[in-house]
Amino acid sequence: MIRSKTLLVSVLLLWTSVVTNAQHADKGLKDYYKNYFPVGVAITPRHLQDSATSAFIRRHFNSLTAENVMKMEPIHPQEDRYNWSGADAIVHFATENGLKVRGHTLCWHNQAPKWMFYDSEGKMVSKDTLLHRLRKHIHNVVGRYKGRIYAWDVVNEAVSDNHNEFLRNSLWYQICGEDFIAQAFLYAHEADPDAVLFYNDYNTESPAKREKIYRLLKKLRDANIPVHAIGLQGHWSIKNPSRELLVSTIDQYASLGIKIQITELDVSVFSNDKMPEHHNFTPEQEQLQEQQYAMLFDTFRKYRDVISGVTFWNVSDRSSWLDNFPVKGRKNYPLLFDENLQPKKAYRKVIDF
Ligand code: HAH
Repeated sequence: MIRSKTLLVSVLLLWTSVVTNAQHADKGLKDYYKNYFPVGVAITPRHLQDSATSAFIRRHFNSLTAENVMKMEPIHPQEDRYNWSGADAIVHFATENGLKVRGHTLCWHNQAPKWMFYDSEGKMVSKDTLLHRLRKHIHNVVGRYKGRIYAWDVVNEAVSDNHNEFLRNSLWYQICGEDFIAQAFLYAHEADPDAVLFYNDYNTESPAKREKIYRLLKKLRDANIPVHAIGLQGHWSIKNPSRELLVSTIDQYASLGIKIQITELDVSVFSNDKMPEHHNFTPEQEQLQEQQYAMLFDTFRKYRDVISGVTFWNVSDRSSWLDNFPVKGRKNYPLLFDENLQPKKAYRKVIDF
């Protein structure tokens, strides 16, 4: 009798531990953050064709951004031609699997097609023509995914990094002056009044650039332009930003009464633009990266009232845009998963709270 009771208890204990382990094994990043904010990732349509990668994405993330295929040049290569296939595949996968989608991006100086700015004789178009083309582009792209893409990076990187310059001297700016920014938001709002509209930029913590971005957003909001949120790209490093700088940045943007998302998070293991002697991920980099990620997510959690999403820029260290930028051919290790999609030490820190 006693023996069979003991046996029953051990079987039960074993069963519970098997079940708990199984649950633990299925648990992904997004589950640890379910009471905080959605956790997203930038992907290419090719990720979805590989079943192991797509299962991995579904396990860890509940929001998707297209790394490239929704940008103006890839999606609208000629005036009368759109290339919807990649964007459609991502939106379809997200809809089927209940993931959110952030649209990236409607108006940017990079990866914009040449035809947008020139006429058939190669002359720069007028402000009227350019704004008309921008409106058409935004209406077509935002309209197609209305109700399926909940947020758009409407304008990307319009503020200058130069100390003596407010807005970037892009073709948008050269042709339209600063009006293209407000117009882009108005067009996006017309196309989908329910979409959350973002201004998105990098180096958003650098004190000088931060003042300019703040000034731009304040001016737009005072003029009732529908800018609902700011995207801090979050292309950071093991040394930057400090907790103090991050906290004061979030406080300043939040004081505008807008939501904040970290839209393109990665933590470079380099703090300079030199080619290293060895291309491996060193124990020192691993330790600093673990500390930096722990600090970042601790801060994000404290600000869950204003932070409405955190998105990683790429899936794993297997491939990151930082493998070639800003130093061509320099391998980086900026994400939470290694080249075999295994969680790194930094991952354990991020889920340990
Ligand atoms: C981002 N620019 C873009 O928003 C994204 O679309 C692209 O795929 C990768 C990065 C970041 C950036 C930077 O950090 C420094 C200089 C230029 C651009």
